[in-house]
Amino acid sequence: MARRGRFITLEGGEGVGKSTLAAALEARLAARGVKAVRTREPGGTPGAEAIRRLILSPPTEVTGWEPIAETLLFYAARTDHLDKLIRPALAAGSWVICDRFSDSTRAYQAAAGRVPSEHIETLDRICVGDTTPDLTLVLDLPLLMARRRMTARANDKDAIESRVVSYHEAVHKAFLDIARANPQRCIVLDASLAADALADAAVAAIDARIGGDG
Ligand code: T5A
Repeated sequence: MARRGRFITLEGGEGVGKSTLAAALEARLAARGVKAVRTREPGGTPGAEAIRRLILSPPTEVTGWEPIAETLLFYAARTDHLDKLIRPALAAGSWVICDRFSDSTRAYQAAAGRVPSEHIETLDRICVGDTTPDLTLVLDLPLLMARRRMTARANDKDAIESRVVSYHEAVHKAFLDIARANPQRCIVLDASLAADALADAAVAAIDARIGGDG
């Protein structure tokens, strides 16, 4: 039987460089002969990508989803993602690099969105169970810098990105609080580094916590 792969999640606000880092990590692990599946949340499977569209472009565009409904949609997507992609990949010995996971729900829906944390932890126990990340890299970047990067990219803002600045400030603080509360799982990286230097720091964090070949 293949040895279980390692599960690495990348967390942080919008525009901090998670997707860019995920691609760099996949390439660096591949260069070491480590097979990694790169995926994202919400999304990663056809079902979860369909739910992503419902969340980020709600049919009720003016009011959007109520916080608890939004939370349930994220966990519906996560359950499908875990069942059809993450758990099978880990069981086959692949590493999984996931752009956002449960800490995003803790930061966006609980800390900033005011859904009670107990509700989210209950859902997490039901849906995620013991498939928790081996390592979470939290990318820390001041909101203004992240906004500049996103403006340079000039995509349309989705339902969550377009929330008020104070919401995103609460999200930023929440990620740092989560990292502080879970030092055995989380490492905070300075996301103002250039992309290559950030990838170097991420690889060093992986080597320190879980070793280069798992
Ligand atoms: N959400 C998600 C919840 O509310 N609850 C949840 O449980 C989950 C899972 C997802 C939305 O859903 C919310 C959070 C989000 O609002 P998304 O489109 O997937 O939406 O949003 P993000 O994950 O934030 O994706 P982004 O693409 O906006 O941000 P990234 O991935 O952090 O940034 P990236 O890599 O695309 O880079 C942004 C720009 O910066 C440049 C890139 O070239 C790009 O132009 N860049 C750098 N520039 C300088 N230095 C670097 N180190 C750079 N790295 C990247």
